[in-house]
Formats: sequence, C-alpha cells, structure tokens
Amino acid sequence: MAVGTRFSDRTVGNFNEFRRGRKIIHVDIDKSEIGKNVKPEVGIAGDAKTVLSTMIKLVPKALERRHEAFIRWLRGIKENYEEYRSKVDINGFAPWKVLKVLREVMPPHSIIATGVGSHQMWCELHWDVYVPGTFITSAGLGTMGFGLPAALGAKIARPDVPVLDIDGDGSFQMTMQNLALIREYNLPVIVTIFDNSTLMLVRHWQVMLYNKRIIAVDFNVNPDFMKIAEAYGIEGVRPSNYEELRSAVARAVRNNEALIVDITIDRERDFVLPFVPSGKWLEEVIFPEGFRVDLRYPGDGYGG
Ligand SMILES: Cc1ncc(C[n+]2csc(CCOP(=O)(O)OP(=O)(O)O)c2C)c(N)n1
Repeated sequence: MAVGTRFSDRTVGNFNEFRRGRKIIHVDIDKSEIGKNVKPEVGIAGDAKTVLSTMIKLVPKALERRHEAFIRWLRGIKENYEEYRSKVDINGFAPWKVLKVLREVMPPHSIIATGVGSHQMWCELHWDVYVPGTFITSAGLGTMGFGLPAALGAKIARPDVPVLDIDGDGSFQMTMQNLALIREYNLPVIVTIFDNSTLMLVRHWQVMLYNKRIIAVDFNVNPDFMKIAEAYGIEGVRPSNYEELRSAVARAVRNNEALIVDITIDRERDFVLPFVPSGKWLEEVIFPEGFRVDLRYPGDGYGG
C-alpha cells in the first residue's frame, strides 16, 4: 500500500522487479497520479487521513503483529548501520557526525529544513525526527535553494521554536539573498552550510556511474561565507572541530540568535552510501566499505 507517492524512478528503481508478485493499493489525493507510473490493483483517490482512518478499521489484529515484526527488522538494520557509522572515522568533519552533534544541540522540537543534494541525503539517513512536522525537505521534487526560504517560513510560523537550515554550498547560493529577511523581519534562524565546494550529488553520479568523468560541478573558488554573513549583519563561524561547532550552535539556540556556520567537508570523502544506482533494484545497492546487511525480509513473505 502506497500513500501519497508518485512512484518516481528514484524510489522504485527497477519497475519490472517492483511489480513482480506484488499487488498494489495506491492512495493519492491527486487522481492523475494513480496508474501514471505504476498500475495498482486498487487505486483510491482521496485525502490520506480519511482513507487511512477508514482502512485501519479493516486491518485484522494478526496483521498488526506482523507489522511489529517488520518494524523490528527495520530498526535492527538502522541500529547496525549507526553502529557501523560510529566506528568510521575520517579526518575533518564527517557529515553524519556533524548531524549527530547538531541533533544533540538542537532541542527535540526544533524544526529543520534542508537544501537538495548529498547533505539532504545524509539528513534523510541520520536526522532523528522526534516531533511530526519538524523535518521540512523538498524530497524528490529536488528544489535546490529550498532550505533557507523554508527555514524562514517555519520561523515566521513558529517564532517560539529553534529553526535550523541544513544546506549545501550549491543550494545555499541559489537563494542566499533571503538572508536579508533575517534582519528585516527579525527571523533568527541558524544556517549550517555543508561546504564541500562541489555539487556533490551530481559529482557522486559522475564518479559512480560515469567513470569518474567529473565535469561542471566543482567550485574551486567559493565566496567567503563569513564575509557573506558579515554583509548581512549576521554572526558567522567556521568551526575547526566538533566542539567549536557544538558551542557556537548551542549559544545561538540559547540566545535565539541568527548564525551562519560554514562547515568544511572534504568532497573526496562525501559519498552518501548505501546508494541504489538508477534503474537498479534494492538488492543491487552499493554499500559502504565494511558494511553489509541482507535487505530481503526474512519474515512471512510480506517484505518481498
Ligand atoms: C534548481 C536545481 N538545479 C539543479 C538541480 C540538480 N541537482 C540536484 S542535487 C545538486 C547538487 C547540490 O549541491 P549542494 O547544494 O552543494 O549539495 P551537496 O550535494 O554538495 O550536498 C544538483 C545540481 C536541482 N535539483 N535543482
């Protein structure tokens, strides 16, 4: 059962494998989505809340127990992955560790917004969301430049809540003129730039799928983001270790102040893995070195 998805090629991978032996129920508020990419056995056009609250009454108790087993299995994979990550150390800032530090510093109810790119993928993998509606990302729509305006919008809606933009240096530069609104409307958001001096998500494809033919992605002369911060009258910091990152962000949260944090990340090591190459099936996932899990659900045939 799929709710509110367009079955894009990036989520499905290989359409033939995806269809094999499956019956699909597709729920979407936009009826033109139903049957567009994947033909379901049952298509339901309707509001997710109404449809789900009707359907949940039809789910037998026995299925709920199966569901719990499936969720336990998923949690196990997540725990294995996090344990693996915690052991990998790299020189300089590792994106997943930066996120861990930020998660510890930001209060649980904080709202985060993201740009589009590898930093967004790292967030999808490593940002723990404690409160519904606090993770704002353009997801598969892939709107670079979304992070800062989305964060400002969130701050207007919830001035009482700390708001953090986790951005890429490419995405940030698409809409960074919105920094003017921080002072104009007193919207103290915290902007963290995962500054890898490249359009990493695209570079990643060039390295992995196009034989390392790197073209038109690297920024060898980025602007000085500290000077950008200064130009807009906002405090800027370029931490050189996790402790400096932690204390700068903690101070901004405590004082409800705007802050721009430029986090230098080595582009040669910023590969988001696991990664499913386009058109491939989940079982053809590329794992990070030294990490493997069996992605076939060993349960009762429900995982496929
Ligand atoms: C407006 C727009 N242009 C181009 C793309 C294609 N695209 C997707 S991710 C990406 C690179 C993003 O770079 P950056 O924001 O620096 O993030 P990183 O991948 O380096 O973390 C590009 C060019 C897009 N999604 N949106």
